[in-house]
Amino acid sequence: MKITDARVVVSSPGRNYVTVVIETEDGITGIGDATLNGRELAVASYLRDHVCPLLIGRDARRIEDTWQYLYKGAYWRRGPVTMTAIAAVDIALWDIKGKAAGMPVYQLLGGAAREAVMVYGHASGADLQELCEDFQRHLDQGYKAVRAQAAVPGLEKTYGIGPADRTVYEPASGSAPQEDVWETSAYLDFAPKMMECVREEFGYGVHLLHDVHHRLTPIEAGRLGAALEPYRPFWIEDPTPAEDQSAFRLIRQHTTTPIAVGEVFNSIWDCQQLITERLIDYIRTSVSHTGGITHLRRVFSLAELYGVRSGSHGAGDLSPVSLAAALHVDLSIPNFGIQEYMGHREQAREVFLTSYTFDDGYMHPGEAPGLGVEFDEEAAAAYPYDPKYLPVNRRLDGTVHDW
Ligand code: GCO
Ligand code: MG
Repeated sequence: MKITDARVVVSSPGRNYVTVVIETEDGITGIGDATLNGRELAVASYLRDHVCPLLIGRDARRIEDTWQYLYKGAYWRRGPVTMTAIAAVDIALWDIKGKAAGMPVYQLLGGAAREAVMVYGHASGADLQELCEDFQRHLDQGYKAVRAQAAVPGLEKTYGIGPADRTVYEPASGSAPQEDVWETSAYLDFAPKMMECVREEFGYGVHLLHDVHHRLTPIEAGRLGAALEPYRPFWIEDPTPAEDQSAFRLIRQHTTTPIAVGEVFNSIWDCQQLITERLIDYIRTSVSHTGGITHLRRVFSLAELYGVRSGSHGAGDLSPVSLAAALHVDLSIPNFGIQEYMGHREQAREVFLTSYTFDDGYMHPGEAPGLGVEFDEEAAAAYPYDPKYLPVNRRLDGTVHDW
C-alpha cells in the first residue's frame, strides 16, 4: 500500500490548525494533527520541506518503521517541532490502517479496556462567584471531573480564565504576544481559598482539578500541595517547569496531593525520571506533541510499570484529530487516568466531522473505521491562517516569568 501523496493544510477554523493528509495508491486517505500552538508554520515547513517528500512511495502499513525512519533518520532528535511532525504522520498512518482493516483504531490497539473515557472540563471565572456558576454549568452537562481556575485578585489576565460569553478559552493573541502579570505570593494565598470555595459549594462527589501552569518553584509547589490537601484535588497540574525533573523530589517530600505533568513534553525521555522515580501520578503528554499514537503508547506503557496513570492533554489548540486519536489510546490502555476535554469552536466542528461522543461526563471514540474523523479540505480553505502568539508572563518588577 504505497503512499502517493502527503500534504499539509494550514487553516484557522476558529483557531489555527495544521493538518496532514496522506493518500495511498488504493484510495485510502489518513489524517493527522500537526498543530503546535503559536509555532504552526515551523511544523508545516518541517513537514513540507523535509518529511512529506520522504513519504512518497513508502508502504503506509509500516507504521513503526516509518516512525523510526523519521526519528532516527533525521539525526537531530526530539524537540516539539520534529516530534509534532512525526506525530502527525504517525496518526495519519494509524487512521489508514484502521480504514484498511475496517476497524476503529482502538480495536487495533487491543480493543476496549473500559466502556468509555472519563473527561474533565474547564470551569473558570473572573471571581469565585463566576467560577461557581461555570462549575455548575459543567455539572449540569454531566461532567464528573472539572478543572477550576479563577482570576487572582489584584492580577490582571490570569491564565485559564475564559471569556464572559463562555466560548472556548483561547489564550492566543495577534501580531505580538499579550503580556500577563504574575505575583506568586498573591496566587499562593488565593488558590486554597478558591478550592475551598468550590468544595463548600459542590461537596466532594466531583473530581476537582487545578492547573498551576508551571509558575512555582519546587518549595512553593510543596506548600501549595500541602495547603490543598483538605480539598482533595484529583491533581494539581504542572506545579513547576518540568525541565528539571529532580525538582519533583522536593515537592513529593512535602505533599500527598497528586501531581500531573507533561503537556509540553515531546518524548519518553522527558518523563523518564519522573515516571521511574514515581515523582508524578499522572503523565499528561499529548498524542500530537509526543510522536503520535506509536510513541504515546510507549510512554503510557512505561508509566504503567510504575503505577503512573495517563491524563492526556486535550486543550482546544489540539485539533479534533488529536482528540480522536487520544480517545482511541485512552480506551485501550490499562492505566488510563482521565482525558482533558475543552471542546472546539463551531467552525472547527464544521471542518472536522467527528464520530466521537460525549455522554454524562464520558467520551467514546465511536465505531467508524480509523480515527473516525473526516477532514473537509474545502471547508478548511475558507479559513486562512491567522498568525497568533501565546501570552508572555512578567512578574510585577518586569522579570519574564513562566507562562
Ligand atoms: C491545558 C493547557 C493549555 C495550554 C495550551 C498551550 O492544561 O489545557 O495548560 O491551556 O496552555 O495548550 O497551547
Ligand atoms: Mg495545562
